[in-house]
Amino acid sequence: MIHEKIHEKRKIYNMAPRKPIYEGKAKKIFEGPEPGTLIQHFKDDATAFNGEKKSIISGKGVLNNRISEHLMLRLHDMGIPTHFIRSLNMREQLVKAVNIVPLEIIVRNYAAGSFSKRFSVTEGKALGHPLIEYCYKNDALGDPFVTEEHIFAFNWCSPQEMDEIRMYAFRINDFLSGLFAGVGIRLVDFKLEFGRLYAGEREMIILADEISPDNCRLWDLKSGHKLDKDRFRQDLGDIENAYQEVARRLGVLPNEGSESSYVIEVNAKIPAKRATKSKTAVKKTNVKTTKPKKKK
Ligand code: ADP
Ligand code: AIR
Ligand code: ASP
Repeated sequence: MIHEKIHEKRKIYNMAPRKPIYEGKAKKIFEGPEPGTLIQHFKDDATAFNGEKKSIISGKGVLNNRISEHLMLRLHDMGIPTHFIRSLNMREQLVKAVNIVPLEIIVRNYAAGSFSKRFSVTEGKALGHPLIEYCYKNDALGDPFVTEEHIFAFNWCSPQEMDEIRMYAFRINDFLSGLFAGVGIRLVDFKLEFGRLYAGEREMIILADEISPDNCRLWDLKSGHKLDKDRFRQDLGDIENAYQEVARRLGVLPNEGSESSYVIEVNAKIPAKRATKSKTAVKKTNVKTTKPKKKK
């Protein structure tokens, strides 16, 4: 239904079809309207345990798009460079194309999930201080936990980039813990992805992907009620309500039925100062950007 409407609008406005670049478990990525940009399309698909468990959570994509936009904007305001450029419609946002560092950066404030299992620690136990862990982003290998030794040995990231990523991850944790506490939510743990943005000769690390209940553990501060993807992983039910509750508390809950009034503006121009010069290379397995060749 929505796809038909989009198709119709495209015909009316004579818009070219967008080039799909990659389809992941939770998002589709399309080429953006300007060089160095991509469109992130948030799907309703939910997977867990490395894709073993699958389902559709109706409206999840819309909520994650809004929640991630909101959090990326707040992080930008406090000096964290992010890939977010602007919202396009209920499910899509325009982002800067980056060369993803193939690591999941996990920050934990309380024991939960795989940490509780690995070390036999009761869920909810406060950790003495925020703890950072890294996983190698590789579905075929089940995203294994790795140490900095692995990261440098495989050259996934330089020591300098790692210092920046760690510093950003802790700052993001401080900020988001406070932001969520302000709306009665405990930030138990979360996963981040970073990427390299090439601007001419300069290369910088920026925050990419998404921050949403799909990749954070969020518990109601008073009751401990889970408001995140664990409701799906652990068959707790009431998943849509949990995601909606997070959006509502953050003040970004979309109006009911507003998805039908999709606005398509992917062909609109991006303000010049926000456009980047990096090139997008199409790859089957991941979204990559090419590193500019060094001038001799
Ligand atoms: P997965 O690939 O793990 O199934 P998703 O369904 O969320 O995950 O797909 C989104 C993909 O896009 C991820 O692989 C993520 O690393 C990648 N990505 C996120 N932000 C950017 C960006 N700004 N530039 C390039 N790739 C990105
Ligand atoms: N995460 C890790 N890989 C994918 C995701 N979404 C997130 C989880 C959780 C944190 O990373 O959503 O918030 C730690 O996950 P785990 O399973 O290692 O305990
Ligand atoms: N996102 C991963 C998957 O889809 C892991 C998880 O969230 O449980 O399998």
